[in-house]
Amino acid sequence: SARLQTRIVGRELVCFEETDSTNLQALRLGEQGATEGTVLVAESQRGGKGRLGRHWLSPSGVNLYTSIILRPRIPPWDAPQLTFLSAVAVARAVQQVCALPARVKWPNDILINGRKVAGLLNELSAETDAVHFVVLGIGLNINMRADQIPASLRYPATSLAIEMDRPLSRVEVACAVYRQLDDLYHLYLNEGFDPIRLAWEACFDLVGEKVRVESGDRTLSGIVQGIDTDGALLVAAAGTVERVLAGDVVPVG
Ligand code: BT5
Repeated sequence: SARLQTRIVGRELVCFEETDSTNLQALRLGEQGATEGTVLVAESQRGGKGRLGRHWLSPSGVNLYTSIILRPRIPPWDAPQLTFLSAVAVARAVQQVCALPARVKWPNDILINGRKVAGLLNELSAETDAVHFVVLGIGLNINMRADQIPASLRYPATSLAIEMDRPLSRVEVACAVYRQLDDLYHLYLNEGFDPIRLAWEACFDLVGEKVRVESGDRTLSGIVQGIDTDGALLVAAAGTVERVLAGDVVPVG
């Protein structure tokens, strides 16, 4: 962390040539008492995890697969706030290093020109009213080539190298992500979720826009207001503000 010039993120660094999943390893280390700010990073993952049991493509030596252990003193219901914190960190790092227009997609993707460049998976160890630790999982496609991306993905995907038309230094990109995380985490500890929420909404294209939300058997149309303190998407529809906890958000018109 001295060379990184961070205060918390990167206090300890654990590197793997290959592992099952950096999130799984972080959960294990967290239970064993690993210090706040411990960063795990792998060249490749055999079982990279997405949400809801989905798989994260993790080819060797091209991308960033990393997990960060944080120990904020927050109740478990505030933990989703940290997903928005990592989204802003990744978006800012990409803007900073590549000057690319990185945008966020609710709840947890980072897009460039409408294609997914990063996914976030936060996991939690907590009791009813206190968080023990949070694992921030980040998968960021850096030098993955187009022929390494299968056509079968849920959404179109890209990498920084594809967008820039040249390979990038993975160390430089990773350090930018850790520095942004460190800055935003301090802001969060000092000032709470509000500045994080505002920063996230500034990277979100749909505030004030008309959308359709499809969640399971329910479809809702309305105007996006922003996000709530628990990460719910706020959508104004038929005179009330609906809180959406999960679903696909599609712009209308
Ligand atoms: C996510 O899930 O986007 C969260 C991904 C988190 C990965 C990191 S890597 C480090 C850490 N350790 C882990 O084990 N995980 C975290 P979700 O929203 O469910 O998106 C998963 C879907 O995205 C898959 O079903 C694919 O369709 C697609 N996908 C898989 N790999 C991808 C990739 N490398 N780039 C873009 N899209 C991908």
